Amino acid sequence: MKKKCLVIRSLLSLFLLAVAGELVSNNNQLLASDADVGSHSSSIISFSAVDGYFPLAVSGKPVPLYTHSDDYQGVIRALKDLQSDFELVTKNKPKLSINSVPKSKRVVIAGTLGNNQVIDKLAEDGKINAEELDGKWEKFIIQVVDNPVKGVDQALVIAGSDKRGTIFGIYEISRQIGVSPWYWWADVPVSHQPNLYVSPERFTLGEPKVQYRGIFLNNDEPALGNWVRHSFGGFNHQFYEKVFELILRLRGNYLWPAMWGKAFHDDCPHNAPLADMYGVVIGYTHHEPMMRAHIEWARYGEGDWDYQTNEEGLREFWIEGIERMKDYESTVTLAMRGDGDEPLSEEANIELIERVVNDQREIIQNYAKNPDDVIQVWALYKEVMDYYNRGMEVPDDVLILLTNDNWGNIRYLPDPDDAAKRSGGWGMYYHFDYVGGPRSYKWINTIQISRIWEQMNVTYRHNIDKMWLVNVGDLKPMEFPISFFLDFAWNPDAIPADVMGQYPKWWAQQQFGKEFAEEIAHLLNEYTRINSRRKPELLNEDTYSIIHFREGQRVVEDYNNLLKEAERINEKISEEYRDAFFQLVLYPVKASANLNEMYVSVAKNRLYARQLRSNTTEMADKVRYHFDMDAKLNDKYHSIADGKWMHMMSQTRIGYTYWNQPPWDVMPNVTVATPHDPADMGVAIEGSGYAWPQAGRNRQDAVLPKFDKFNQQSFYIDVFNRGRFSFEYSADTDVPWLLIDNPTGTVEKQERLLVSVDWTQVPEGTHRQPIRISGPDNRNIIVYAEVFNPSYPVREEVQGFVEANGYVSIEAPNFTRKIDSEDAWWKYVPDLGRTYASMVSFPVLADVQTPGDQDAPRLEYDMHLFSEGEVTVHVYLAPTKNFKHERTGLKYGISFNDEDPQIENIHTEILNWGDYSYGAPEYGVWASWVSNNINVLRTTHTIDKPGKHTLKIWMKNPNVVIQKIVVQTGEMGETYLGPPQSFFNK
Ligand code: REL
Repeated sequence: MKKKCLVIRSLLSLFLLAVAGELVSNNNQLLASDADVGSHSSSIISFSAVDGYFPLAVSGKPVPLYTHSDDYQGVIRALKDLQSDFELVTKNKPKLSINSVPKSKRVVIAGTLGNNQVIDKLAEDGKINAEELDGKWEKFIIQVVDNPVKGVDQALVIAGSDKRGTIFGIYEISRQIGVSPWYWWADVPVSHQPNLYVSPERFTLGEPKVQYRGIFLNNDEPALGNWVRHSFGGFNHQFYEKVFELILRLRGNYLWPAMWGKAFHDDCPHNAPLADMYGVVIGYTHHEPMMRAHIEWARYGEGDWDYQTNEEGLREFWIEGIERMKDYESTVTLAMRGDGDEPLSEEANIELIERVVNDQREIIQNYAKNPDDVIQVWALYKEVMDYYNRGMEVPDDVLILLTNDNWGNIRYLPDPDDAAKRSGGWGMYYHFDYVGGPRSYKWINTIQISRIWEQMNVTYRHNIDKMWLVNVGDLKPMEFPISFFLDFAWNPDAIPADVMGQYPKWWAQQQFGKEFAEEIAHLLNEYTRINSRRKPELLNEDTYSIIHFREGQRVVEDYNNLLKEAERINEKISEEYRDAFFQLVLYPVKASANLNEMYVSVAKNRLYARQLRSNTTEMADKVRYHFDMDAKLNDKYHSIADGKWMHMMSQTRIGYTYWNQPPWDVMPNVTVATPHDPADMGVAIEGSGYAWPQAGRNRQDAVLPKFDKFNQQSFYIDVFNRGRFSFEYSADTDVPWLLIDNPTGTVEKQERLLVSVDWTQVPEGTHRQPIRISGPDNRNIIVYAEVFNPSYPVREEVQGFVEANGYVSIEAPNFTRKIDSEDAWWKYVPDLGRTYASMVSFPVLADVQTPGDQDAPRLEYDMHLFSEGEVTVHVYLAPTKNFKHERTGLKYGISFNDEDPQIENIHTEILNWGDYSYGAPEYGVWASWVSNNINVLRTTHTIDKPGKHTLKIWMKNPNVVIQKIVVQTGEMGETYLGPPQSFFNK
C-alpha cells in the first residue's frame, strides 16, 4: 500500500567528524574539539575570541549566510541546516541570503566551484585557489577571505569542488560548532555557545580515499519497520530525509534502502528525487537488479523470476527500472539471484548469468538517461563468489562488490596490483547485522570497531576503494560502528591502529562532551567486546562455564561493573544528555548485562537442580527476574525522548532454537523444585560439577584446583542445604596456613567459603591438606586443598609466565620480546579480541617471512614450566578467512626454544573461501568459528626438562591475528574463553 507523502523539509541538522584536517591548530584557546582526541580530529573553531580569528558569532549573534541560487538545491538545503545549527548553538538564527549580498561586514559564503557565481568570482579574483578544487571529488576548503564581495569586509568561505564537497564543508562547520551528526538520530544535545571564532588558516580534509561510502538498511522488520510506520506512516520521504541528512553529516554518500517488503522508488514518489536533491546516491541490494526492489516483482512482475523461461517479462520489468532512475545519481545492480535472495536453480549456470548481465548492460545503454555515468555493480555475494572463482567473466568497467562472510570476515581480495588496474573498481560489502546461519543477529551492537579497522584496513591496502558499504540492520543501535566505518572510509590513512584506539573517546566526547569521555570510551569498548565474543542470539546456559575459572561469574561481574559505571555516569551527567546516553550507552550495557546474567542464572538453576540445592527455585526466580527486566528495558527505550523511539528495540532475541529469529522472546526452561524437609548438607567445590556427599563405588574425592605461590588463588566451597530447615556448619583444617573465610555459620540455603593460603607460613613443597566440613547430624565432608610452594623459582624474580594447574595462559600482547625485521613485524592492535587485544602480523602487504631465521619477525614468551614431556599449545586467532587470492591459507610458525618452527596454516580446516550452504563440508567449521568468534589452532611440542623455556610465534604471512596463547601441560577445565591469564612478570 502506498503511503501519502507530504513534502516536509526536515528541520534540524548538525555536526560531523573531522578526519585528518590539513590545518594544525596552534592556538591555546578553548577549542571545539580538544587536541587530545587524536590527530584525526582537527578543530578550526574556538569558543572564545582569538586574535586574527574570524568572528562567526559574537555574543550569540551569528553572521549571515550567503550563497547563489545557481548552486545545487542540495547545497542550499544544507545551508538551511547550517542556519538551524547556528540557532541551536547560539540561540539566534542567522539570515540566509540567496543572491543578494547581506548587509553585513562579515558573512559566511558557501558554494560549489563551477556552479555558483559568487564562488567562481572569488576564484577568478584569485581569492580562493580554484586549482585546489578543480576536478576533485567531494573536496572542500574553508578559508577566511578579505573583501570577498563589495560591501563585505571579510567572509568565511566554504567552497566545494562539487555538490557534496560543499555540503561536507557546510556540515564540517556544523560539527565543529558542536552539533553531532547524531543530534536527531540519538537525541544528542547541543551546547550553547554564544561566541564562535574560526581560525584564519585554510582548512580542508582533502578528497575521500573511498569514493562511495554508505549504509544498507536491512533486516528492517520488526524494529525499523514498526518504528517507521508508527513515526512516519511508512517508508516515505519524511523518513528518508532523516536518513539522507544523517549520511551526509557522517560524510557518507551512498544508501541501499530498506527492502523487506519495501520498494524505495515505488513506496513514495518523492524518495528518489529527494535522495538526488540531497546528494545521496541510491543503489539496490545485490539481488535486486536494475533499480527494482525485490517486492516490486511480486507487485508488478509478470510470470516467473527466471531468465530462461521469462526473458521478455524480466526485460520489461528492468527497462522500467532504468527509465525510472532518470538522471539521479544511482548505482545499478547487475546479474540476478533466485527469487528472494536465494541461489539460482541448479541448472542456472555461469553462461546464463553472463548472458543476463550482457542484456542488462544493453538495457542500460539503450534506456538510461546518461548511460555512461551509470555505475554498474556486480556483488559477489554468497554463491556468486563461487561462480567468479569458476571463471565467470565480469566486464572491466563493472564495479565488483566483494563481500564479507556476513560475520565481518572478508572472503576474498584480489592481488592489489590487478585490483588497481580494473577500470570499474572494487568495493566491499560488510555486515553489522545479519539474517541467516548459523544464527541471525539483529538486536544489539556486537561489533568491535577494532575488527572493522583490521579487516577494512586489509581491504583498503588491496586497493578496494571504489565503494564501502555496510549492512546496519535497523540503523539503531549501530550508531557507534556506523560512525567509525564511515570515518575510516573517508581516510584510512588518518586512522592507524593507535589512533583507532583513541576513536571511542573522541566519539564519546563528540556526543557527551569531555567530562566522561574516557569512561564512556571504556564502556563502548568493553560492552562491544563482551557482545562480540558471542552474539546474544547465540548465548545460552552452556556458553560460559560456571564450573571452571568462575568464567560465568566473571562475565556477569565484568558486565555488572560496566553497568555500575554506566549508571554512575547516568546519574552525574546533566539531564539533557540522558536520552542520548540511554540509547548510546546505558541501554546496550544494561540490556546485554541483563541477558548474560539471565543465561548464567539458567546454568546455575540447572546445576543446582542436579545437585539438589534448596536454592534451585530462587535461581529460577532470578532467571524470571532478568527475563522480565529485558522487557522492561525495552519499554524504557520506547518511552524515552517522549516516545520518539517507539518499537525501535522490538527485535526478539531470547529463545532462538535455530538460525531464524523466534516470533517472540521465550524464557529458557528452568527447574522449580521443593527441597527435602529436614536440614541436609551438601557441598560443591570450584572446578567440579559434582556435589558431595557421594555414595557408591565411583565416588570421587572433592579436590579443589591447585593453589600455587605464583597465582596465590582463592577457591570456593559451597556449603548448601538440600532441606528446608537451616543447619549449623563448621569448616576446619589442621594447618594454620590454610585460611578459610566464613569457617562457621548457619546455612539457610547456601554459604560460600573462600579458601586461600597464607604464603608467608606455608612450608616449601607440595601439600594435600584436608578441610573438614561438619554439618547436621554429625555428618562430615572432606574437601582437599592441594598447595604447591616450590623453593624455585622465586616469585618476584621469575622471568615471564609461570605454569600452574596444567597450563600457562597468555594474552598475546604480553610478550617478553618482540623481534621486528625492517619490513615486517607483529603489531599491537588495541581492544581487538575476546579478552584483551591482539598482535597482528603486519604490514598488510608484507612479503612472506621465513620462520626460524635469526632476524625473522617473531614474538617471544618466556615461561617457567614445572612439567616436561609433551605439551599442547593452543593459539587463539581471530576467525580471519582465507581471503588472499592465492588461496594457500595464512600461516605462522611456532617453536619452543631452539627447535625448528612448526608451520601452521590457520586455514587447514577451511581452505575454500566460498561455500556457505548448510551441509557443505566446511560449513560446520566456519559456523563454529563465527559463532565463537575464534579459531583455535593446536600444536604439540616436547619439553625436555622443567625450567625456563621460550615460546616463539613466528610471522610467516601478514594478517594473522593472534589474541591469546595457552600452553597446556595437564588437565585443564573446558571453558568458552580458555583459562584466564597466568601469573607473569614483565
Ligand atoms: O545480508 C544480506 O546481504 C542479505 O541476506 C540480505 O540483503 C537479503 O537480501 C535479505 O535482507 C532479504 O532478502
